[in-house]
Parts: sequence; C-alpha cells; structure tokens
Amino acid sequence: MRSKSEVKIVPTACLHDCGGRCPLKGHVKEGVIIRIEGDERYRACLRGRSLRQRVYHPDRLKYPMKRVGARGEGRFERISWDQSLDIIAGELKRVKANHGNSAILYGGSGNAGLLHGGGRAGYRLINMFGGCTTSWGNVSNEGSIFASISTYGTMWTGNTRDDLANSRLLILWGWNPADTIWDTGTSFYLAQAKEAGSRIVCVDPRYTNTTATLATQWIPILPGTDAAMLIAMAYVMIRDNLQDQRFLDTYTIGFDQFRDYVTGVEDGVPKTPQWAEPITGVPAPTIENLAREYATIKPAFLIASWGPGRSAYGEQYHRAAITLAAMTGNVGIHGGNAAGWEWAYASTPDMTRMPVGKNRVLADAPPRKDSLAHPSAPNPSSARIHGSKVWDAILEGKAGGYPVDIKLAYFMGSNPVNQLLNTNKAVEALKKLEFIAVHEQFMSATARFADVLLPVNTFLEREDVGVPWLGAPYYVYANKAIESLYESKSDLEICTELAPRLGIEGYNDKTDEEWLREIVASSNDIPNYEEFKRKGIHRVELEEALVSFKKQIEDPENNPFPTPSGKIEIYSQLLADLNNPEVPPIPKYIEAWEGPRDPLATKYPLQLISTHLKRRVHTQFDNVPWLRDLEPQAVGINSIDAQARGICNGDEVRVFNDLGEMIIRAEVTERIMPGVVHLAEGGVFSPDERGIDRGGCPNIFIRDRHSPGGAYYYNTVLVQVEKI
Ligand SMILES: Nc1nc2c(c(=O)[nH]1)N[C@H]1C(S)=C(S)[C@@H](COP(=O)(O)OP(=O)(O)OC[C@H]3O[C@@H](n4cnc5c(=O)[nH]c(N)nc54)[C@H](O)[C@@H]3O)O[C@H]1N2
Ligand SMILES: Nc1nc2c(c(=O)[nH]1)N[C@H]1C(S)=C(S)[C@@H](COP(=O)(O)OP(=O)(O)OC[C@H]3O[C@@H](n4cnc5c(=O)[nH]c(N)nc54)[C@H](O)[C@@H]3O)O[C@H]1N2
Ligand SMILES: [Mo]
Repeated sequence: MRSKSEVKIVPTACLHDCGGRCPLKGHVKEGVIIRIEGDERYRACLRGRSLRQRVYHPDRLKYPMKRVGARGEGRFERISWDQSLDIIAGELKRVKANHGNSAILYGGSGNAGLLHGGGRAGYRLINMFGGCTTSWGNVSNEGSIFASISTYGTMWTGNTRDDLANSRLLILWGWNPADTIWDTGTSFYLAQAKEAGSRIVCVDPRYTNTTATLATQWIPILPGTDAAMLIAMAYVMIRDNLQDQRFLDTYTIGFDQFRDYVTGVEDGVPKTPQWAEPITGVPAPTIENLAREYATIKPAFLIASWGPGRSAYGEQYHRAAITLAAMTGNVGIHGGNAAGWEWAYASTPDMTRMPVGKNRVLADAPPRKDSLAHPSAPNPSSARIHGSKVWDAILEGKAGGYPVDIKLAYFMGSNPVNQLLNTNKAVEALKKLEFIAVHEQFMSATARFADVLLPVNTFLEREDVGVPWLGAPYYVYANKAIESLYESKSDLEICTELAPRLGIEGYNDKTDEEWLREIVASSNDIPNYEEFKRKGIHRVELEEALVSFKKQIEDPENNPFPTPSGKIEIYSQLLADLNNPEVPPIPKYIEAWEGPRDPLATKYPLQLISTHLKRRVHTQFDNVPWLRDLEPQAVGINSIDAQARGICNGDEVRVFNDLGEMIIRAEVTERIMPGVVHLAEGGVFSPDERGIDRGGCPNIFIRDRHSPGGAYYYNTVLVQVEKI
C-alpha cells in the first residue's frame, strides 16, 4: 500500500469554451490524476468534475497520422512528428508559391486559455508566413455585437453578475444559465434575487431548467419572433405614456422615428399586442402585462441572450431589446441592464497576449462595404468570408464571386464540419481541397477530413491562465497537472517546430512560463505571479458591482456615449447610410424566412432550435460516459405534435428537410411549445452508409446563409419529423 502523502494536489482550472472558468484541484498520484475536486466558491459544473474521463479517454489521438483511405473516410496510419511536420510545411509552401497566401484558409477557436486558446498559436504562425483567408462573424453573438456597436458604440455593455441581486424584476429572454454557463456565479446570484422576492420571467420556446428552478412566469414564444413582441411592448408603453421620457430626451436620439414606426404613423400598421399575438404565439394580455411590469418595476434587468439572436434578422431583436432598456431608463444603473452584449469587465482585451501579428491577406484588401465602419467593428476586411459561406466559397471560388480560390485548409481547436452551417456541403467542399491539416485531441467530424492529423494535449497537460466571461472579477491559473499523454503536444509547441521548416524566424523565443508571466503582469490586477500560480486563483474585490455606462448616465456632459452622436442611437445614421431595408436605422420586426408562415412550412412544418447542452460544450464531452447517460441526444417534440405523428417517447424518428436527414430518439415533452422542436447543438455528425446522420447534428439542416447584419442563424430552420 502506498501512503496518502504521495498524492499531490495541483491547483488547476477548467478552460473549456463556455463562460465559466472554474478553479479545480487535481489530485495527482504517480503522474496520474486520480480525482478532481471543485472549489467552494466558484463551483465547477458536471463537465469540470468529469474531466478525467475526457483526458484519459481511450479515443484520445495518440500520435501524428496521415490519411490512407479516401478523404473523410477516417482511415489513417501512424507517422513520425518529423514526417508530419515536413508534409504540412511542404504543402503550405507549395500552395503559397502556386496560388499565394489567400489560398490558405485558417480556422481556430477551441479551449479558452489566454495563452493556448483561441487558435492563436496557428494564427501567429500563418500570419508570419504571409497571412491567410479567414472568416468573419462571431458564431455565438454577431447579432448582439452588431446591435451593441450600432446603438451604444461599444460591445462592453454589461454589469457584473453580483448586481443581479439589486434587480426587482428579471426578464431572461432566451437565457438558460442553469444549463448554459456564461460565468461561474450567475445561478448563485439569480437564486439570491429570487430569495429576495424579485420576479423572474423567462421568455423561451422551451420550459428550461432555469424556468423550472427560478422563474415566476414562463412565456413561450415562437422562435425568431422576439422583435415583434419587444416592439409590441414598446407600443404599450408609448400608448400608456409609461416610457421614461426624461431618460430618452437626455441620453438617446431617434426615439421619435421609432415611435412613428411603433404606432403605425410610418407604415399604417400599429404594432399592438394584438398585432404581435398571431406572429409570436404570445397572448396579447401577456404582452401587455410584461410591458407594464417592465415600465413600472424599478430597477429591472432585461437580458437579451444570444440564442434568439442566432437567427435571421437577429440584429433587430437585439436592437429592440436595447431600445426597451432605454425606454425604461434601466441603462447605467444598479439593478438594471443595458440589454447589449453583456460583458462588463474590460481587463481581458487590454491584457498583452502572444501577438498574432498582421494578416497581410486581410490588410491588403479594402474594408467590407456593408461593415459598420466603426473603429470597434472587428476586422472589416473584404478578404474575410462570412463563416456561414466558407463551404460555398471553397466550392464556388472566384467564379462564384468570392475573393479567392481556396486550396488548403488548416484547422486547430475548432470543429467547423460539425459546428458551422450545412454540414453536408462541408463534406462536399472539403473533398475538393488540395490539402487539409488538423490539430485535434479526438477524431472529430473535422479531423476525419485531415490529410495530416496531429495529436494535441489538453489544458491539464500544460500551463495556462484563464478569465471568465462577462467580467466576473477573478482570474484562474491552470497549473500543469500531468505530462502530455502519448505523443501529444500543445498547438504552440507544434507551431514552434513548424516555424523553421517554413523559413520563419522569431516565432517563439519564450517558454510558456515567460509568456504567462507577461500576460499576468499586463493584467494590472494580479500583484504577484508566484502567489497566483500557487493558489490557482486571484480574486479582485470590487467595492460595488460594475455597471456599464454608469459614468454616461451620472455625468452625461463629460461622458458621451462612444457613438457618432454621443447618445444611445435608437436611430443610427451609420445604419441609415448602409441603405439596406433589411438593416433599417431603427429596430423593426422583419419576418424571417423559414418561419411558420413561409410556404416551405407546408412541407416542413416544425421550427427547429438548437441549444447549448448542460453536459457538453459543443461537441466536446459528448464521448464522456458519465455524462452521456445523463442526457442522451434526442429531438425534443411537444406531445401534441408527437401524437399527430404517432410518436411515443423514446421512439426512433426520422428528422429531415431538403438539406439533410437524421434518425434519432424522440423525447416527447410538454417542456417545448407546439410547432417547435429541439436538438442540442454539438450532436456529433455520424453519417451511416446512406448518409443519414445518427449522431444528432442539427447543422445538417441549416442553410448556409447569414442574416444581413452578420448574425448566424442556427435557430432559423424548418424540418419535418416522422415515425419510422
Ligand atoms: N454547459 C454549456 N454552457 C455553455 C456552452 C455549452 O456548450 N455548454 N456554450 C457556451 C457558448 S460558446 C455560448 S455562445 C453560450 C450560448 O448561450 P445562449 O445563446 O444563451 O445558449 P442557447 O442554449 O443556445 O440559447 C438559450 C436559450 O434560448 C432559447 N431560444 C432559442 N431560440 C429562441 C428564440 O428564437 N426566441 C427565444 N425567446 N428563445 C430562444 C433556447 O430554448 C435556450 O433555452 O453558452 C456558453 N455556455
Ligand atoms: N446548430 C448550432 N450550431 C452551433 C451553435 C448553435 O447554437 N447551434 N453554436 C455555435 C457556437 S455559439 C459556437 S461557439 C461554435 C463552437 O464551435 P467549435 O469551437 O468548432 O466547437 P467544438 O465542438 O468545441 O470544437 C472544438 C474542437 O477543438 C478541440 N480542442 C480542444 N482543445 C484544443 C486545443 O487546445 N487544441 C486543439 N488543436 N484542439 C482542441 C476539441 O476536441 C473540439 O473537437 O458552435 C456553433 N455551432
Ligand atoms: Mo459560442
């Protein structure tokens, strides 16, 4: 028997791509993690606690491999690191020489450590090699970014979550933080608000776990119609003169134009609750009530979560929510919320991270014509392709109007085949390329298409630092708990070895620790690197909750909003100048395609939404046995829709539309409204020999277009479900 003293406790953290950054303690014995323990204050979720089953999963990629079967078939043979790096370097040089750097497509996201996350290592390498084609548009929340920048002039619009306890009414619009972690403490603060007697209303097509545990009221709404309900709420406030006119006069421009649209002066259609009822499926009296409550209970927190915004015209929903926050005077005050992009604490963007350098392919191209042309709008180069169009761009190239003919794709830390739109088109597109390199931990749907596939370690096998989303005021230090398993390496190590093969000098002249010391020093918050590393966490004690726009509200003379007018722009001249009726200067309800009134609905009558799952982060953790048994992938369908189709709970059903077909288990439930079905995103694309997906990947159904303002529209799609 070995003694307990041989167990070493390593302070580390979960750095997966959700909003939580949960401190963890790894119990390590003889180089093996035997247990993972959470933190008392920042409690890790089920994923962090089951990390061992992911890290030690038998399917981890173990050594470099090259493809031997047809592309996408998933047959590989082992090669050495030298061989694999020589092949990748040779292909990069060949494509650059023959077609130029723009023929290289690079994509990376993945885990969220400040050093190893975000595909930074690869982007730095490719930029030092001369640049590449990349995509634009934030898959998570481009609609919200668009609305925040055009209305407030900045993305930083949130309050820290400890401020939730100050709200008396909380309207959670398409937000399910009981499952979908945005930062580690949110559920705790929501529970505090509930205990203090605040009203919590959830507006969501699904009766979520958040609704079940926290809400006083559930308002089911048809997907993609949120802007109509918000605008009808504005109608009620205007009709009853409940808006905070002093706030509007002092801090905003364009309310008059908005009022003319809402009351019907502009187009002859008053946007009454009766107008919104058949569009949204929400009874007019329910809309009336919520409007009156939001206008009269102060302070009130309205969050416009990103799920509803990942839809056609999702930008309008976000702009409408911001307008209501302004109409009720809830911007810049404790207990309120600006209803924008949500981040409060602006320290991360200021931190000095490993520079990615300049991408010359992007820099050399003129700005995109339809970008907001605002300094904080991310990288508006016309050489970027919207992420929903990359597969089409590969297939159609310059002949199809794209800026480039892509020949080579290099992916690390992302799984675009599974997670971008129109998966079957992705399959077709990737078959056309001359070469594909992928760095991965597992044989993902994307890894399957690699010509050379390199094994990457996990954050428990390297050092990193993390910051949670939304401005939760703490930092985590993820100490390396174990040596890299098998032959795996970090992306940074791999790129460091590739650099000289590409003739690049000075790619990496620092150790990981030197990079991390630099990152930590630049935070301004962390006084002592050693202590931070030893404890694994640094908390910033705030005197009071941080509230975005507090200065602007308290002293408007000296603190204009960072918009062209210095005010909250309910009417935006920048948008008016785009001269595009689909991106109007005031928020409007624009009916989306693939909704219940689309002619396509006669063939495919069910609206499909795909949400983020408690037990996964996207596709990651899907293979963890402890978690898989908890919530098997299934299509959620209301009992009325199920009965009409003869479907019983647990039956295998066929889900299909013109783009794809799937066989999956049905979960018959009252927890989703009739007419809407649900599949969790991140179901692993697993086509059988007939091409029918058996893994439940919703993206096989979703058209590869995007909303006019750039929002990805994962939640705008019609399907049919039938019993088999
Ligand atoms: N556990 C876990 N946490 C995560 C993630 C994860 O994968 N797992 N992913 C992280 C990432 S990267 C992101 S971007 C965020 C995403 O965070 P969100 O975008 O908030 O997450 P979703 O679950 O997609 O959507 C939230 C809710 O919106 C509802 N909804 C969908 N469509 C509509 C609509 O049209 N109208 C209304 N009113 N409601 C609608 C859904 O039913 C769902 O309950 O979560 C982060 N946190
Ligand atoms: N239908 C639908 N689709 C969606 C969404 C939706 O709501 N509905 N949500 C979208 C959103 S919000 C997001 S953020 C995206 C997420 O899209 P992705 O980030 O592409 O999704 P993941 O499945 O997390 O893929 C990350 C991959 O990186 C690997 N990985 C993890 N760590 C590392 C590392 O250090 N190095 C390397 N090289 N690899 C690593 C993992 O094994 C995993 O396969 O999905 C989008 N897709
Ligand atoms: Mo995301």
